[in-house]
Amino acid sequence: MVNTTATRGHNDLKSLNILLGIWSALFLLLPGAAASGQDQGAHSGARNVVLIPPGAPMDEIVRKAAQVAPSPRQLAWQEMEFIAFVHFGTNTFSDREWGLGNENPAHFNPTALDARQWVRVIKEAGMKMVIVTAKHHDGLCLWPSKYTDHSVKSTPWKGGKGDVVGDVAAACKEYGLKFGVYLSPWDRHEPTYGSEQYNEHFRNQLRELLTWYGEVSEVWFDGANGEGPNGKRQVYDWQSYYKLIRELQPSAVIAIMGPDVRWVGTESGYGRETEWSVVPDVAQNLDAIAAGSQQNPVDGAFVPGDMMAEDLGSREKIKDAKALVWYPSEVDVSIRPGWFYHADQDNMVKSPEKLVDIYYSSVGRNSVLLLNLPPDKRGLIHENDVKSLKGMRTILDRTFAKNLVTGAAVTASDERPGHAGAMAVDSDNGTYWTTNEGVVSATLEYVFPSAQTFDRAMLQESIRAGQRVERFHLDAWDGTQWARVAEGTTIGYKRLLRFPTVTAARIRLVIDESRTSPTLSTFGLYKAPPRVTIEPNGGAFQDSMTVRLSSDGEGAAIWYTLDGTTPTLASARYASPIVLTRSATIRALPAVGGELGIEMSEAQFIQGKRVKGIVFEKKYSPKYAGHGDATVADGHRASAAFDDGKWLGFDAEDMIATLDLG
Ligand code: FUL
Repeated sequence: MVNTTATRGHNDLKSLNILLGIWSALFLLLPGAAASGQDQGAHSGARNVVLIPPGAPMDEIVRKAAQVAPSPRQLAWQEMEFIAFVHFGTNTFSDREWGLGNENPAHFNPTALDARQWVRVIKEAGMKMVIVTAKHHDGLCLWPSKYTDHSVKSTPWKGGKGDVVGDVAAACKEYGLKFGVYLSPWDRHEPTYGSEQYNEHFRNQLRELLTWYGEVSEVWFDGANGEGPNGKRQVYDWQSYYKLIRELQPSAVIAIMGPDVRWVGTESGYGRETEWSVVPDVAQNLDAIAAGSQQNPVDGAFVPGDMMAEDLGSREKIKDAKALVWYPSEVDVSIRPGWFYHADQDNMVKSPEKLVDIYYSSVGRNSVLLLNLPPDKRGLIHENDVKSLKGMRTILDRTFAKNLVTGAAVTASDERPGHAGAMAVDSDNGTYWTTNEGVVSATLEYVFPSAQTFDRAMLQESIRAGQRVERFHLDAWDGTQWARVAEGTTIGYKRLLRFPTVTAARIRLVIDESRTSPTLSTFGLYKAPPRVTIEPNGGAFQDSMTVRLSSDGEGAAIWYTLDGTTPTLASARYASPIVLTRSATIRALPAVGGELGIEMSEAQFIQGKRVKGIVFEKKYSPKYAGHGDATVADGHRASAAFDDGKWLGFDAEDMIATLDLG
């Protein structure tokens, strides 16, 4: 057993060498350890891990940080952008989130399991891989493992002859999606758990999964580590698991409790505004992840300390690093409150708009989005989930259908030979704009043949060369001067920005600060389908509240309801401000040329006087406790500063409150 804490200690040069040795073993011995570029320009010297010599000055640390780049497997994974999780197993039938390990396999009996339906739905939603829970904490194996009877073999499904993992792998192959496995190290059933024998057992199971089903592109190791059936905890031999995976599936990334892909730090679906894929090696301390990670079922778990910090890789964070590694973030979130299917959550499926918001806040913040879809007891992805996914896809497809920058004349304040400004707007993601050596801030100006209207921007760095941009902003020429449209810190693989609608014929993208010559492989501007803005966007009031609706759709009419139902062309048409005198859920859609829009706006208003009691499903944080339960319905708004004592805070959780209106 290799003790990861010890080998990752950075006390002296010796431990640094050991560290590099481990990374070498994991990354560097493969051909093209860091994804190789097309030229020796901005990409030269890129590698997956760099050591920082003791006492190195800041400019050297920054230069080295800019050289860290993804391994080929990390790059291929990042380019998938949006992938699916499928949680299915014992819990689906026992209505639990964490099984106990003593479940009777006789209860696992899906009536219409169709892995092809799962994969079809996932593909149509735009996701590129399916990761299936081959074994969750309860230990029931969804494939007929030779090393235990606690598997599909002992279930009535298909007379014990079925193989869920095999069905998913085959469907992925059929539909051209990548395939991945979740194998829970924590096993509440296996009798050897808690002994060295279990490490052998776990490797045996891994070997089956990695050799029976063709290509595996991600292996997902959970941080949860509790007691086994005999009350013992396991000391996991992580290094031996990694070695086996590298040997059998060299292109698979190892995620979460592994060296290739980092857990973003919450299960909310929202990544960081500033998201560095280059982080100090210490952020990968696996034992620290395990200590803080996911100790309660569906706890929206977060890891204390670094993983939860708002920024993991800024200059401030890397200044004392002994080594820097490429360790990109993955955002995992479920389409429902639970990871597994529960019939009583059929009406809690995230709406298309919520999924779109999550997409912008994960894929659009330099992360891969891993969205969980839990099949129901039939063994099918439920109709409500399918509907939400379709709605989400339609909104995204319409938004990104046309890059309005294409056709603009581009002028760059600086460009390296062979990497002109125009290369950031061509449709080839492999080409990119960059500056000459030593130029770390620059401006790209775009002049359109005619004024364009847009409200979304997409930026991509050429991450084969590393992640470099630290601060940027976007301006539009309003006829007399430049006006700020949007700004941001990191870009990374992909950055999406949303801002109020702008119409302009000239814009400029300013890279204010970069670790070395900035690169840009994509720059796009888009117009999302028209929406309605509800102002204020919900809240509580005492006697009455005036609400205004407006739309960014040219010549749009607005249709709305007050009872939370979906507006149609037969609903109320907005003509003047709405004066609410009782609680309402406003839903509104714009209609342009008589055709209703696709992206719903919704806001909830509560008349505080009517609220007789409030129950929160999860208690708010004691740090942001406002003035107790009544805070949300007393008719008083807090200021923009969330520490003004008037806010309720929910530590990266969704707030679910039940209001008793008598
Ligand atoms: C957590 C697990 O405990 C949950 O059940 C779920 O599998 C989630 C993705 O990871 O740690």
